[in-house]
Amino acid sequence: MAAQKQLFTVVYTSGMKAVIVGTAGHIDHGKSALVWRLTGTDPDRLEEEKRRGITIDIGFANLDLRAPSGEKLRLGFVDVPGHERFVRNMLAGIGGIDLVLLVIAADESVKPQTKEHFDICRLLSVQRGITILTKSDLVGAETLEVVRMEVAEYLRGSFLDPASAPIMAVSSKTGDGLDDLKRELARLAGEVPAKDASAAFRLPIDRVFAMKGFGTVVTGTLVSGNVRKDDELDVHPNGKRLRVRGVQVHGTAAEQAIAGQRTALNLVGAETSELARGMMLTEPGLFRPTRRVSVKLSLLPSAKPLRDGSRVHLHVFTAETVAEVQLLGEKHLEPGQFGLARLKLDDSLLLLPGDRFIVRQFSPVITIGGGIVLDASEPIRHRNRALDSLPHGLVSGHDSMPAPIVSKATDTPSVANNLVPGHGFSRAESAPTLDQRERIQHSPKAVERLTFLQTLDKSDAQGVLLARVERRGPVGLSLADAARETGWLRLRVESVAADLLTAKKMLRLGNILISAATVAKLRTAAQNTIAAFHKTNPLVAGISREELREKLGVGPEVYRVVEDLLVRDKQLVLAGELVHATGQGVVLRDEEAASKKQIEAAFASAGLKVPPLKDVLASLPIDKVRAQKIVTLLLRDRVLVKVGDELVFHRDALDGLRKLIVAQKSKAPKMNVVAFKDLIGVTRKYAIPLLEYLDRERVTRRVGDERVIL
Ligand SMILES: Nc1nc2c(ncn2[C@@H]2O[C@H](COP(=O)(O)OP(=O)(O)OP(=O)(O)O)[C@@H](O)[C@H]2O)c(=O)[nH]1
Ligand SMILES: [Mg+2]
Repeated sequence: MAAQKQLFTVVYTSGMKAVIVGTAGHIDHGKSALVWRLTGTDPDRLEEEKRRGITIDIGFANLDLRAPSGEKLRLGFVDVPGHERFVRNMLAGIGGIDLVLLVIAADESVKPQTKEHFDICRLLSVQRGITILTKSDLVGAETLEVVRMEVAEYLRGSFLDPASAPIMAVSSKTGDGLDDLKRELARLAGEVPAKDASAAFRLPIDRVFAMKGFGTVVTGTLVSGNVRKDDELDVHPNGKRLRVRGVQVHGTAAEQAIAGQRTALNLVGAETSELARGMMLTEPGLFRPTRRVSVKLSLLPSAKPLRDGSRVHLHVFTAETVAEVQLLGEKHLEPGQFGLARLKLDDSLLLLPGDRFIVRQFSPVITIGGGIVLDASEPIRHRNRALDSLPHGLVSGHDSMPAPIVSKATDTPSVANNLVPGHGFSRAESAPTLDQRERIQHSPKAVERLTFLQTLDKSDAQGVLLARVERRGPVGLSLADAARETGWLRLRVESVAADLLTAKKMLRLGNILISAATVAKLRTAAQNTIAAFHKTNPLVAGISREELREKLGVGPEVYRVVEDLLVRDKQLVLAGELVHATGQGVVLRDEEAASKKQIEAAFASAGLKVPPLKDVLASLPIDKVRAQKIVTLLLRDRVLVKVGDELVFHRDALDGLRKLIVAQKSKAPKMNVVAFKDLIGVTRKYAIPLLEYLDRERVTRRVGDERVIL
């Protein structure tokens, strides 16, 4: 145990480049024997494997080499089983590999799992590899040549095309060809681009075990980011928070593990029974697992047409679940084609854009396709009525049909780029056809989703972020959510956002990003809302700002941006808490205008001895409702002032009263109700509310039974 303990306590940082090498190929073709011969480690670690002489689960081994440049390399081998029943184990190992050794026995040539494994490599976009004819000692030179030609024919046009990738004959029994193979491995491993260790940390778990004296240990190929001793982690999908007690890289204790390394972590916070292959360790508090994922899906030429709604087995990294395929726009996906789809998963998985996956037929279980995740953070939709009611042409996706997907070479090659003409892959017409157009026209949501996914598929980082911000509409996308949705580090989100802000394609309000297009739509919606308000409320001077904000369905900050823009462009006028369209006064009809004058005159001439309001209104030539609206108008413009219930005065009368009281101060700084009544010549019924009004206006202050003039 002491030796084991040491494994997790020695602090050592490897200065070597880590490269993951996977094996692939039919059962018994010599994959494990080759790994053993190359590394000195038997990758078959299970007793049952040794007894039956076959690989059941993935096995691991290491080899140190030196690249032609002199760079030190540490190759981590992931040896997979060839048996057709264990393809799911093979899939758990193949996820994070940098290069593949396609192993074909010289005495058997290409067999079913040679093909299935190779299809999987292509669907996962493996970029590099070596084809190895094993058991060369079992065949004569002539047979070897025939098999070499057969294999070459099979590989033509693929990433292992013999024109650019060698086919090497070896014998694990005699050792023939192994030195050449090591040289080629070193050359190829030297070419593997360094991984971006600055992305968010994610480690798919491929093994879980308990180690005496340490507790829980998990292993996996670190697909992105890095992890250190004492880091906190989340494990998905159960969401538990764990802590790293120790790190091992390629079998050696280390200070940290970085992307691309075979990693073992000693974890605190979970029993082995709570963890399993298929779970994903990530940065703490950032990601959420999902059951809805939008993808670009390719179907193998050998598969049957895939119907919309089919159920399939889904494999991503070490995880697997069952998924229902919802084809976006097509009813069928034809063999050898690809299209956009939404997958509804039976279990939550932690997925990010760019993750590669494999799908297998539900039954019988065979590999039928695979693809790339485009989006794994479908927002819960809150419909926005103000925006939804905009005429066609203003809300994206409702009016114009999406543009066709353009396959283009990018630094992360799409599945399409890796699938070559020789293998019969072509693109399904993802831009909706006329026929499709009719079908999906009934579902604006589906069209919107299709447009969004097409944008993600063909855009660079800026285009991706803008589309994601745009998707959130008036709610906007927080910087934290942008990191969560993309899997980018916060720094990258900020830098991509900065470019978009400079280009005025979006706005930043605190930590929220809103697209300029959304703001433009909100402007139009605000104008439409105000225009509609004026139309139905001709006697009201404007809509309250709060009501307008609510109608637009936006928060105060976004509302301010829209309001400021409209005011700046003189399309809107602010009047206290009301806003109205420029040039839009209250339009009164003749008898209303006459009534307004009549009310005003009645109160102006009454001075402080005002008539009851209802009497004045009763004398008008218009109905009660309209009369009341005119009073509201007069009160709002402060022509009339409400002093008490049913007690309304003309502004001029109250101004006169105020002057009178202020002038009184030099004569008598205090007065009681009787003195006030006598001074202004009104009854007690009017005197009390008027005094209270003066108190409110801070002209007087009540002290006992008296008023002090202030
Ligand atoms: N003569 C000869 N026998 C070999 C060679 N390589 C492997 N074998 C034998 O072939 C058998 C299968 O080899 P494995 O390495 O277990 O094959 P595998 O591809 O790992 O098989 P699975 O993992 O079950 O798919 C074993 O008996 C090996 O000893 C070789 O180069 N020459
Ligand atoms: Mg094996």
